[in-house]
Amino acid sequence: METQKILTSSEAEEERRWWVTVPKVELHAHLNGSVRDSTLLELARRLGEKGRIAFSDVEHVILKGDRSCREVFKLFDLIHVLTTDHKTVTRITKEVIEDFASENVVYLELRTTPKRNDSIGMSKRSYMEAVINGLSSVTEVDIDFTPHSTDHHDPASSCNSIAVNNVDHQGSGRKKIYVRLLLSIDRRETAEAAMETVKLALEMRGLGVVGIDLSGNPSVGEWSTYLAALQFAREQGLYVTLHCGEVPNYEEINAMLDFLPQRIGHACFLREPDWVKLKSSKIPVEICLTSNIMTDTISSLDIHHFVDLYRAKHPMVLCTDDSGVFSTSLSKEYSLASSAFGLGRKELFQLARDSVEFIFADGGVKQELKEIFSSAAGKLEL
Ligand code: 6MZ
Repeated sequence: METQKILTSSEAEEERRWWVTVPKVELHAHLNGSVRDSTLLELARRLGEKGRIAFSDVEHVILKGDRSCREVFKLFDLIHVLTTDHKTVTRITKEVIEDFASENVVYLELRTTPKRNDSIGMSKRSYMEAVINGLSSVTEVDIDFTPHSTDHHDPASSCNSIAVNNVDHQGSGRKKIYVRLLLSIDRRETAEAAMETVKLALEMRGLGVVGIDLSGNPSVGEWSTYLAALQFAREQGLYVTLHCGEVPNYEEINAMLDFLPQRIGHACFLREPDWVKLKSSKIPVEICLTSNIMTDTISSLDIHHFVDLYRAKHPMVLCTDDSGVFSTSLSKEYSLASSAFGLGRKELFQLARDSVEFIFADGGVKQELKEIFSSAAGKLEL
């Protein structure tokens, strides 16, 4: 690892473009955080015309660059006002997948919080059906979201295998993306609502749902509220990932690491004993550089824990978190890591390639992804 490289803006742009050509794996992306600004503005304008919101009040909120952690969660509330009807949920799902695929993300785990909204006849199930409709309506690229028989841990349990859209045009020149879904529990929810989400995830296993995420404003609620639901998810063979250490809540961090989730997101506020525990556990960490800086969870990339974890060869994967909210992309995150940490293309390509080991899908998908990376390594002469 060398020291930080200062790039001119044209060098940074060239680096980003190079990263667009590289296959990548995205494991930490929130659906409603990944919506295009242009779509949000269009939706806001429409609601403004109907008199439901004042467009001029929300336009600058959508376009604002830097946001504190508190502002980010206020923005999510606004985004949810704009996006949460069935048709729009379907639309944003389709667009988000096509956006990731367009920059050569070959495997995407998309997470979203199933929402209930009685006033528009939306249940958590119908919300998720709208998401699945979004997967089915992807047209610009080939999509595989049909789970394979071992996408979960318990091969004996029944998997309702409905082949909704399992296309493979290898050799046709079309891009192909694997998509799997994680259902998020929001820290504002009750224990019962969390259990409902886990049961829904189990019922939707045949439609690409592979796991559960715990997210939401880290300053709200107690993670122990969700322990029963998370334990049940794990017993039933769903994968579990937790947002861990976004705020300095040491008791919670310690308990989350003891739970041994299959992955954690962020891991910003760990203390020395927590790092020791994390490293010995080998739990892979989903790293979101731009998000951490923009929300000021980490004050500067010079002191980002990426460096220490990379040196320790701890399993890690670079992710976007909320590409819309933070105006980023996975290619930007790789080029940022390259300049901030002085890593070469070869080292970071290897990091992207190693991410395949941490996906929540079966060996068949892993094998296909490994082949994609091998072929890219040859073409890119890495
Ligand atoms: C914690 C986050 C998050 O689920 O409506 N979310 N939770 N930390 C973060 N880092 C900044 N970014 C997003 O997507 C939006 C929701 O994802 C969670 C929040 O609960 C947010 O409301 P969905 O698709």
